Amino acid sequence: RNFKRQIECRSDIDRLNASFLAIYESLIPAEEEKAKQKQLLTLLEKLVGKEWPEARLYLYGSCANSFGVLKSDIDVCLAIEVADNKKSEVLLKLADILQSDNLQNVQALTRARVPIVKLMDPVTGISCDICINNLLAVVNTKLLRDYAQIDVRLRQLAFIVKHWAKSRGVNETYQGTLSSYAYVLMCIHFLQQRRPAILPCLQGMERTYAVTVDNVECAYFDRVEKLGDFGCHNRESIAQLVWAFFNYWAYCHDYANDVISVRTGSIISKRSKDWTRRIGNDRHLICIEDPFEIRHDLGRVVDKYSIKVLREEFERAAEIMQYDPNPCATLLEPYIP
Ligand code: 3AT
Ligand code: MG
Repeated sequence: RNFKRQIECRSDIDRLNASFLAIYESLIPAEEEKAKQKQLLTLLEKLVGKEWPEARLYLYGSCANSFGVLKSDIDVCLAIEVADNKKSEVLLKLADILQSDNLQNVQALTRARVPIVKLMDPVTGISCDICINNLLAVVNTKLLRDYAQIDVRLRQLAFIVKHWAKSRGVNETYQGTLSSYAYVLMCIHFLQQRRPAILPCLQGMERTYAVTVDNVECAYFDRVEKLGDFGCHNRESIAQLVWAFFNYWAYCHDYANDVISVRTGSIISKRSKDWTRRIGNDRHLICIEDPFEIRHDLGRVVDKYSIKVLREEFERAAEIMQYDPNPCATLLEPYIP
């Protein structure tokens, strides 16, 4: 399979690149939206500070990892010293405080897998989820943001892949498909593996940033501005990378044996992680190692039905990139059941 053979002439590739770039640009959140998010965070800091002066709020997820598209909600982590069995009390108290300040749709979901308070701010129109002490998410948010600064093609590819996943209905962890976080890790891994590499492996370099969170040591090279133009020896364009990304997941990934690992910048074996059989609900049908919680497979939500859905979508995308005369539009066509 060769992308260049299918796309006959230079002007076709240029046109396809321009289409992908236009989609990417159209998804970038406006500065105004960022300002509103800040405004809401400031309000929350004020309210939380009155009750718990020692507590801190951190943004995490797509509002802070640079992979947020426009109209995203914000994810906030409340860092507070509290015993695990008292978290529900804090969430309920927090919900009370927020409600009395006219925030809307305030709900404490204390029994969820990750307990949160949800709310909507009528002034900015932004919705927000607040969790407690999920500091690993704050650290993995920083890792993603740091990777995004190295080469703009990561952000371009991840925006297209996330947009594709949402359109095709394969970004629903409760239905056994993958989280946005998992898709971004797939993009980072993919760009680490290109030859020449477009991204380095930050966790394999000198440790300029190190924190220990929940007994997990998180350390990597975070002075990314020092890397200069790391990916410049690779001149692949976004259209080529989108084609190669789907081609990889459709036809080249060894689902039976391989784990993708951003931490090592390589593929590692399922055997080395003891991920070869089903344990409880973890089936390991597609394996994506979390960069910090390395026992955690982000593909664990995938079951024997949804793996089929996912792989068929990868194949559909790869076929479209190979043969469709107008791949951009067809690729992102919404899935209608
Ligand atoms: P959306 O734009 O909201 O789709 P997102 O980047 O906010 O994308 P998620 O909503 O999937 O991504 O997750 C929010 C953050 O929570 C992202 C990451 O910092 C953290 N996170 C999500 N899933 C996991 C996980 N399984 N393990 C560790 N951290 C996770
Ligand atoms: Mg989110």
